[in-house]
Amino acid sequence: MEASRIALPIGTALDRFIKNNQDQFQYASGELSQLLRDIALASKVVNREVNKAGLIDIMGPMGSQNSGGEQQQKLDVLANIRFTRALTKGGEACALISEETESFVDLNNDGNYVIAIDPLDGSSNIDVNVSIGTIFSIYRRKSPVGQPIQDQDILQTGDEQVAAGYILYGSSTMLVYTTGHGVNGFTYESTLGEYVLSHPDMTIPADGRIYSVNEGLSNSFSESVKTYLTYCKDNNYTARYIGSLVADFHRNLLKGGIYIYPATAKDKMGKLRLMYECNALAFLAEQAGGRATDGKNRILEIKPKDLHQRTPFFVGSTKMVEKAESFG
Ligand code: AHM
Ligand code: MG
Repeated sequence: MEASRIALPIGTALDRFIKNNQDQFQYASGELSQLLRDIALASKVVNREVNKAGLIDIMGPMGSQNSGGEQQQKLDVLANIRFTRALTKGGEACALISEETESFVDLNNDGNYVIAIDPLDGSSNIDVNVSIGTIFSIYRRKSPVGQPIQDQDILQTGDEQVAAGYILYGSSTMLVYTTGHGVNGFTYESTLGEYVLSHPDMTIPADGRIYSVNEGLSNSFSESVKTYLTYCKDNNYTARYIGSLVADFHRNLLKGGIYIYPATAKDKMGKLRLMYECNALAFLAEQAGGRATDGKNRILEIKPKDLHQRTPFFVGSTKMVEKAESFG
């Protein structure tokens, strides 16, 4: 954050923090505040539903498939409804790209922003009380306001994000976001119903000793990834893999580490989606001083050709990601 800015103390409510930092945003200041508020509000509803998951009939498969042909869980679908509704009502968003819908959803043609979202990531952990997350990216539309949305509005590169963040539904619920001026984390205080600043100016350690990868798939990794994993073991690194991207990323952000989802025999381009999983986390990682690539290229420079495009993903402490790339 800029040196001249008065640092707000820990415990500051999200709304107040957003208002205090509005001038860092190069477009109409109230718009971004409104968008972040809409996302925060929807996340509180999702948080309530995630917390009640064992008590009411919202667990288990929906019986339908998402854009990638994967089984949708009831909570995936519910979360998608909550975020879509909040962003529709807020009025600032013109289109929504979601893991749960095949093509983008038209919202308000007068809105200036395109939102890419994975409403509830970590599907395999939804029903088993393990941390899950929401990931979002915010882009400024390119075509004139009032016109129908065009491809140039939707298929923007990660470098064009104006804000991005995630919500982690974990042992506590956190919202972490950036507008390109550092990364700040807020913890949900349920008795107040507010996100409050708990992790100001987050930075990721330049190096670390934690590696996070689904090693069960390692037979089909490239030789370079296999060699890096051998290097991790030879150096007594610690393996930590939750299988929820937000939770794995968040831990590595705090402690230092690397998360890898490489190409596999099943998923030749990796499993994760560029537009609503990797771009937001790559933006946050870089803003926190870390690195995010597909093993060679910066994630934020990859030009998307498709809403649901996948990419291999290497993200975390700069030195660890560079080391992993060096075997390639
Ligand atoms: P999802 O969008 O279906 O939830 O899949 C994304 C998740 C990530 O959260 C996680 O890091 C990864 O898939 C785990 O995949 P795997 O079970 O193959 O290790
Ligand atoms: Mg996902």
